[in-house]
Amino acid sequence: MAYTHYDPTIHTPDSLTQALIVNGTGISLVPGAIDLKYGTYSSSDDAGTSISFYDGALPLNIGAGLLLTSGDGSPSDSNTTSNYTRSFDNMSEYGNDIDPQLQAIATAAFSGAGQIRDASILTFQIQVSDPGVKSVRFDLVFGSDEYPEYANSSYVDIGAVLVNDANYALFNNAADQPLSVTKTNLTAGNFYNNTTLSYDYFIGDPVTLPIEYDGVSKPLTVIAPVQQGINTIKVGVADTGDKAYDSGLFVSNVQGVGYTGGGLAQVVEVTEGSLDDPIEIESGTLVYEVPATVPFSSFSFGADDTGDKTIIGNAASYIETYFDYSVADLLNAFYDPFSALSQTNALTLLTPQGQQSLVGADLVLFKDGAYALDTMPGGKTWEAYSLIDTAFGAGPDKALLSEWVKIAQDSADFTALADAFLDKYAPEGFTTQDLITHLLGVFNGVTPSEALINEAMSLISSQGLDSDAEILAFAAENLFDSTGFSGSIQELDPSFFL
Ligand SMILES: [Ca+2]
Ligand SMILES: [Ca+2]
Ligand SMILES: [Ca+2]
Ligand SMILES: [Ca+2]
Repeated sequence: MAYTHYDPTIHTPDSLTQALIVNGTGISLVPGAIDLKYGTYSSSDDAGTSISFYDGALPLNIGAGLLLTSGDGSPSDSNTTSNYTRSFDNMSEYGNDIDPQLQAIATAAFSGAGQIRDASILTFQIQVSDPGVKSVRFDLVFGSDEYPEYANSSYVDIGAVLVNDANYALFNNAADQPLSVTKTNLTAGNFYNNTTLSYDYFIGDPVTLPIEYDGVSKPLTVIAPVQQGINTIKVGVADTGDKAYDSGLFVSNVQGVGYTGGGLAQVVEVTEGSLDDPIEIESGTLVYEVPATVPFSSFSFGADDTGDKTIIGNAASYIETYFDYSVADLLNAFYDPFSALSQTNALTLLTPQGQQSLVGADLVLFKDGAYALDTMPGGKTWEAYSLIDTAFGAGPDKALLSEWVKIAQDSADFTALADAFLDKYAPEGFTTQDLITHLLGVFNGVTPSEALINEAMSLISSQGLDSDAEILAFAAENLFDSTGFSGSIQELDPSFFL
């Protein structure tokens, strides 16, 4: 059973919010700070509540969390009818026909939208106490049986996600595209057609989703800014005009994140992309997520591309992005260096075409500029810089660093890079003892004593280092003082990369 109805004789309101939150992401629930509206319904053959715990078991492109509906919190796992309806009992008892914010959002979606009815609304508070948290992120799927027959009628229905009183559940971040069955949303392609009814069978999608709703949104992600301290989150869904043809809103995976984003976006998982074959960015509001199994992804932003994009990498991926314009074309840029929370850096570029947020990017290229962000230990730029500093006693200039970052990109790991470095710089007949003598001399500023060299040789032996490249990499990892370098942006020469 994918759904468990919320039952106040069994569950507490806090258990609802606990089902939404991902722990350990820098946000915490404020206990008891919850306002809940939901409905009950009963008929001869069916009874239940309008909100349920969802276990994530169905292939609906969303994980475990809650389903809030304007009817049955446990809808069928197939599309049984074009007009699935449950009407709340005792509507006045719950005040579910009055919510000025949800009503205003519905009216903004379509001026002819009727009064909201059968509303399920969960309002709660989170405490943000980690300065690394910039936004709260959630996953959503919205569906409705008003699709498609009551588009642009008083029955458009409405779903919303408000963070500190602003609705972020706007397709393409357009004020006229909230979660609602409007013609604007249908024309924009914001819904999957989940019906096999005869009138649109031939143009409908060949595969239906295991859910009652005739129209279902693509998987969506909200990235909404938060402030330090208390923040109020409100998620809700309602019928409009009447209580029939229900709608539902799945909410999952609420977490703090260390970057800013562009409201409601569609998530695209990136499975390929290399220097030779970069991923062309599509227009619209999109989140590109790079799984940890992808070692290298290269993205290309075109100057005629529009919309807000967020690219989210991870520690295992090397992320390179190319912007097809000059640095001077940027309106602004913001950088948050590596944070303990996000385990990565975040660069936000405001361009005339939209906001691009790069999370965990390693190298950002423009026509006339190149910026390395991978300056934490383990980054290619950290590796290149640390080798040069350790071997020569001083950091590289832009050209030398660019040359070695490029070689690092093409090297399997740090040892392979150190090997290439020795190939280039070690003179003929250079021995392991010569290498150690050189490194100690650079580090201490004086020629090392024989005793010190012997001590270093036995340390290396105890570390199990059995090649000069491993010794050089070990020395760089342990001797390079990266204070002021780690977390910095290093300007490189783009001609090495383009
Ligand atoms: Ca249906
Ligand atoms: Ca329908
Ligand atoms: Ca409805
Ligand atoms: Ca209803």
